[in-house]
Formats: sequence, structure tokens, C-alpha cells
Amino acid sequence: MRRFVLAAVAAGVAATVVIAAAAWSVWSGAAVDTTGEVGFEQRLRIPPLLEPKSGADGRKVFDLRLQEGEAELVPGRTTETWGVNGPYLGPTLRAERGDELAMRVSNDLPEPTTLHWHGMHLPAAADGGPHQPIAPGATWEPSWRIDQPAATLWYHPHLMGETEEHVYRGVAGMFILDDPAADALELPDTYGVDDIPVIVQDKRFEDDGDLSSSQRIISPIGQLGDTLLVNGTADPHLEVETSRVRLRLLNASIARSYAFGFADGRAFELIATEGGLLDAPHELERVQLSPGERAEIVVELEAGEDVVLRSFEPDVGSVGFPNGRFVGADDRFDVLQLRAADDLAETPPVPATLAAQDESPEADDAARVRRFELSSRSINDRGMDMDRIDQVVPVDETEIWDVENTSGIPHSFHVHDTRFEVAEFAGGPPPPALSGPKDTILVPPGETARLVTRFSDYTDPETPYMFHCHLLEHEDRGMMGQFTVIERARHGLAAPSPGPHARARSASGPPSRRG
Ligand SMILES: [Cu+2]
Repeated sequence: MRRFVLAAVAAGVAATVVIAAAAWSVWSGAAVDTTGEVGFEQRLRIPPLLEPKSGADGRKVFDLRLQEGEAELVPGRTTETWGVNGPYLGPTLRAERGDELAMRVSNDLPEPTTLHWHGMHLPAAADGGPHQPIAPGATWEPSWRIDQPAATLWYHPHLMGETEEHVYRGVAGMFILDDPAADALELPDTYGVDDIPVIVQDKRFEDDGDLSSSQRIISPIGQLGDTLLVNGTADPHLEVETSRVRLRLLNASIARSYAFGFADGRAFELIATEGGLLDAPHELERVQLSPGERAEIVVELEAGEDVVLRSFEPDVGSVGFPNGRFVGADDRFDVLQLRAADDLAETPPVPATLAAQDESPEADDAARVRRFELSSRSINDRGMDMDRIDQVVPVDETEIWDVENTSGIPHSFHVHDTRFEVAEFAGGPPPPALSGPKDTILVPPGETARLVTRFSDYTDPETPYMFHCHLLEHEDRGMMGQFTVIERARHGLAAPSPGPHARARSASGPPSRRG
């Protein structure tokens, strides 16, 4: 009997040791640090600017073909990918305020998908969300007029349940908007020369070169990669010929947040967030971006030097042990090396004032407050239902959206069609990096972001826009809701009625463009 007990104890100890060793292996293997390890041997690929065709009534027509392909994302290995007008990622689109656009999006992929214009103010039926699927072989042709300030937007699929996979395979691209006021500023604005798209994505590869999803099971936020790509280029460098360069940073990753800064600690000027230029530049040493977020920065270089853009450990809030490791909070990456030429053309300093924020909504004008509670996998305790409208919003009224994360993991909250101001963040005024117009925001565990927004111009009682978590696995699993924007008369309100629990009744009728 005694021998049996000893054997059982020994077996128990051995099992515990094995489990602890396995846990330690998973724990230590989950950390990624590529700083100092990257050779920067590849020249940074610059996505081509897509030249629009001229259509009827002076419309700018953009032809986009979603396709399968193969790409050498890491040298010497072939990866099966998806892309737009090419094997991986897509061209950069560029349009000016006032342009009438017509898109022709052809789906040559073997599955249905959609193409969403992230950050764009446009009619709901043109939004490219889950309600506008494009069948294989079909072409989708939305059109709208650009009417919002200059900004760095992007496009990516948004099919219900499949967004993570479609973006991860490579369907995404940048969409730059210009306006006359921004054009008049002396900012670096020569695309690919001193105005550089920096589309950052993390990947993990199988031995045969194909994209891996092996880390999904150990992370509560989705697949995290161990290899960074910028514009689809691994180990990238950029030859810089001007004394200042503008980087349009886009986090097009499916789950990972980055805290961008420079390896030598130099400061840079933050000039824009998702929704466009700030009122004035902010000098910062770090800017953090969760999936879907963008920032434009201007950095100054000296002739002949090499400077490394790095991602430091992101602050995603109090996720606690051991979750921090599994949401990427301990990870560091070398992102992009800037190689300054021996002779640099002089770029003027960033102007002290950038953009008047006269189109920004003010919290004091809010007609109502809506609450959005983010739990681990749902919003306001409801999973996404494409047949249910969660919020009905009267057009042209300022609203406060309080977004509270009641879970223990970070979420990245995105609202379609509009830009918002951050009135409060984590109980205080927003830090400089959150002080500009935005459309996506990281909400850390236990914290609340108070957003002020207004939905203007377009009403459609039938077709909804989306609000959702931009961690794409969360979105796919239902962390998304729908809202319609309706005319005031349909809302049945005589005047804006303040109050925290304002609810609107739904209405029906054809889509309309006001004004
Ligand atoms: Cu989330």
C-alpha cells in the first residue's frame, strides 16, 4: 500500500512538472522580440497609386479586382495570398474633397467577400459592410461624393464571420483623402518620396511558407504573428532624400497593437489621427495604434544617418498575469529602417497650426448618451444579428457614446460613417495622441472612453452601419452591432431630447440623401 502511495505521489509530481514545463514553454514561447535582429535588407515596397478612369459626369472611377495570388512575403518562401489588383494588399487610392467617386469592385476570389471603406463618410449602402456581399464573379459598384477633411483611410473586407481570414490573407489597402486647406499647408506630401504609406501587419508562417493561424488557441484576442511586414515587405528599409519625412502609419493587423517610436528615442510630430489633421502638431516619442487605428507623423533626419522605427511594448491596460503575454503586451519589433541620404533636400518645419476643428462635435451639444458595454465577446450582452437593428440614430444630432470595457482584455472600438472626438478617456481628459478626430479607439480593460459624434447627410432606415470591435476575431465572433441613421421626422422627436436612455423607434422608407 505504502509503495502504491509513493508511486502515486511520484506520478503526480511528474505530471505536475510536465504540465508546468509545458505551461512555461507556451508562456516563454509566446513572447516576440525582433529588436536588433532585423537586417532591413529589403527595399520597402510602396503600393502604387491607382489612377482613376474618368466616368460619366466627371466621376473618378476606380477599378479594383480582388484576386488570389502568390507572394514572396519573406525571402525565399512562397506564400499563397489574396490581394487587390495584385497578389498581396492593394493599390493606394487617393481622392480630393468634392470628388464624385464610382468604384468597380470585382470579386475573383473563390468565396464571397465585401470591401469596406474604413473611415469614410458615405451612404450606408456604399459602406461595404456585411450587408453588401460580393459573390464570386460579381462586381459591386458603389458611388458617393467625398465630403470630409483630408485623412488617411483604408479599405478591407467586412464579411460576416470572415473578416479576420480575408484581411489576414492580404486584402487591404490605403485610401488617402485630400482637401484644399490641407493642400495649402507646407507638409511633406509627395507620395512615396517624403509622404510614405506604412501599412503594418504581423504574420506567422508555416514551414512551407503559408500563413499560419497556430497561435489563435493561446490568445484571447486572436492570432498574433512573429514576423512584421510593412506594405507586404519583410525586413524593410526606406531611402530618405528629404530632411523630414511623413509616415502614414496604419495598423492593418488582425489583433496586435503597436507602440511606435524610434530606437534612438528621438521625438517626432504627430500631425493626424484617423479622422484627419490635429489642430496643432504634438511632439511625442511614442504613438500607440490598435488594429484599425492610423496616425500620421513627421520625423526629422540628419544626412547620412540610419534611424529605426520600432514598436515597443504596447500599453493595452491592466490585463494581468498571464494575459499580458498572450495579448502581445510584452512584444517588441523593429519595424522599418530609414536610411537618410548624404545630401538631404530641406523640408520646412511642420506648421504650428494644422486644421481648424470647426466640424468637430462638442459634448455640450449632445442630445443624448448611448452606452456600449464591451464584455469579452459581446456588446451590451448581445452578439451580432444581421436582422436586428441595435441603435436608431437621428441624423445631424450630436451624441455621446460611452464605451466601457467590462472585460479583462483590450478591445478596439470602431464606428462606421463618422469621426468622433474623445471627450474623456479612462476617467480623465484624452492624452495628446487621442486628441484629434478618430474613428477607432483602444478601450483597455475596466476603462471607459467617452466619444462625441454626429452622423450627418445620409439617412437610410433599411441599411445599417456597423459599430464593432476591430480585433477581427472578436468581430467575427459577434462583437458587433448595427445602427441606422434616420431623418428627424421619422424619429418622432420634435426637438433633441437629452437623457442617458434615449431610445428611438425604427422606421421604414427609401434611402435618401438630405440637402
Ligand atoms: Cu475585442
